[in-house]
This record gives sequence, structure tokens and C-alpha cells, in this order.
Amino acid sequence: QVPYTVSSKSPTAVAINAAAKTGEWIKTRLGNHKELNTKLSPQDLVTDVDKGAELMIRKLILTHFPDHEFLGEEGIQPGPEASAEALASYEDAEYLWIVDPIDGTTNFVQGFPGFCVSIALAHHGKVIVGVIYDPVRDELFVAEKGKGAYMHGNPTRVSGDKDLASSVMAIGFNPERDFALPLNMKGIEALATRTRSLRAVGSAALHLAYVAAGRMSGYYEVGLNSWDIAAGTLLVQESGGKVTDTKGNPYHLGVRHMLATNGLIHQELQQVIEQAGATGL
Ligand code: 2AM
Ligand code: CA
Ligand code: CA
Ligand code: CA
Repeated sequence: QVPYTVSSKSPTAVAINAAAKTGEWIKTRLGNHKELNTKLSPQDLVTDVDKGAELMIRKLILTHFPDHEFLGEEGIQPGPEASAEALASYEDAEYLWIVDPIDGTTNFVQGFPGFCVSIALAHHGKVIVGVIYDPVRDELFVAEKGKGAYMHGNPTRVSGDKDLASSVMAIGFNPERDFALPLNMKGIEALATRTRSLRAVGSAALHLAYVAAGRMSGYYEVGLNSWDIAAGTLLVQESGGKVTDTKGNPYHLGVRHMLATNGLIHQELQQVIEQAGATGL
């Protein structure tokens, strides 16, 4: 059982405490962020709360693990090139924390539920801890490599849906208009007629947590970043599901175009995305 606030100094305990504490603070700032800026496009938002939350998490983690590396969304320049460069610069890191302080900033800004803190720890490039905390719904998801995944201490398990026709799937409207959005629209069009229904919560990390918890059976999106999905992929895997790139190759930290499923619908999903010309690869 994973307790809520943990006194141990294990990386998992430190990640849980950082996510819970920062999430609570983010919730107190809901509806009263001070700065609202755009990054590369008018759809790409950032607030003082995103930046403050990242600094808080960084401090809470590095106090315990001063020799670990830290990659956070708000600590680097926006855009896929800068993300890839940052990730490559940590290639040789023994321990690397990968953090999205608010995944779902648009929802946060609108006062709409559907945002979370996402914290992952990678050891030599493999994710070993994943923590996702949704402060509005007070849902805490925790995964440890080889030890399972939990929501508030209860094991999570992917759904048993055997085909797309009986599956509710997550999709995303990635705001990057030149490359990602047209591909996602193609994939969404193909999936809309083949699935039971589609949902776009607006947070990649929550989509993965929901696949892990069996609330949805799969997730497809092109144009993601390591901090959106690192924690969530471990949740899905440790809940019995499967995560690959859109071609079906195994997940690694550099994957930006992803499929995450209960395992049972993975091949069917991959074929539909492939046939739709929506892999981005
Ligand atoms: P964010 O809220 O941390 O920015 C919504 O479809 C998902 O897309 C969220 O996980 C959101 O993360 C992410 N997102 C927002 N802007 C993006 C961008 N310019 N490129 C890639 N992903 C983005
Ligand atoms: Ca962002
Ligand atoms: Ca994000
Ligand atoms: Ca973010």
C-alpha cells in the first residue's frame, strides 16, 4: 500500500510528497494566476503558476537528491528541437527526473478540471518511478518499475476490452498546427467510426493514468514531449498495458508519437493509425 504522505526518503516517497504538495498549491491558485503568456503559438500557454510549480518540485526533489539531473518543461526553451536537445544532453545521466509541473495548462487557465502534476524518475534512461497527481479530483497515481501501479494504494488494472469497437479511447488536440494537429485529425477521423467513443481530457498524463486505471482502453497522440508521458507510460505498463510509438516500436524517453493501450487492442489500433497515414513516423 502506498500511503499519501510518506516519511521515507525513497525516490518514490519524495516524488509523491512533491506532487501532492505542489498540486495542493496549484489548486489554491486556480482562477487567480497572475501572468498568462504564450510560447510558440497562441494555443501554447504558460502561467506564473506553471513556473512556480516547477521551481517548487525541483527544490523538493533536489534537496533529497542533489546529484540527480532534472528536466522540467518550463526549464528549457519551447519547441520539439529544444526538447530533443535537452533530452540528448542527459543521455548519460544515471538518475534523471522528468517533470511536467502542470500538464493541462489550458484547463487550469479555463478553470476546467483535467490537469495534473507529472513526475518521473529515469535510471539510465529507463523510467523506474512515475507519479501523477490531480489536485481537483484528489487522485494520486503511483507506479514503481516491477512493483505495480496504484491509485491511493489500490492496484490499478487496464480494461479488458478486446477490440476498438468496444473501446473508449483518448485522443489529443495537440496545438502544434503545422505538423501534429493535421496528423492527429486524420487519426481521430479514423478512430471516430471504429471506437465506442473518444475523449480528449486535455492532459496527456491523465489520459495515461486513465488507461492504467481501466477508465479508457487506449490513447493515441502525435507530438508529445518526454515530460507529458514519462510517468504515465510506467503507470500503463505496470497496470498490464502496452506503450509503443505509433509504428509499434517499444517506448523510450525520446518517443513523441505514441500509442498506449490495455494491450488487447494495441495491434488493431496500430493498424488503423498506420492505414490512416497518421503515425507521424
Ligand atoms: P501542457 O498543458 O503541459 O502544455 C493537450 O492535448 C496536451 O498537449 C497536454 O498534455 C499539453 O501539455 C500538451 N501540449 C500543449 N501545448 C503543446 C505543444 N505546443 N506541443 C506539444 N504538446 C503540447
Ligand atoms: Ca506547455
Ligand atoms: Ca504537458
Ligand atoms: Ca506543462
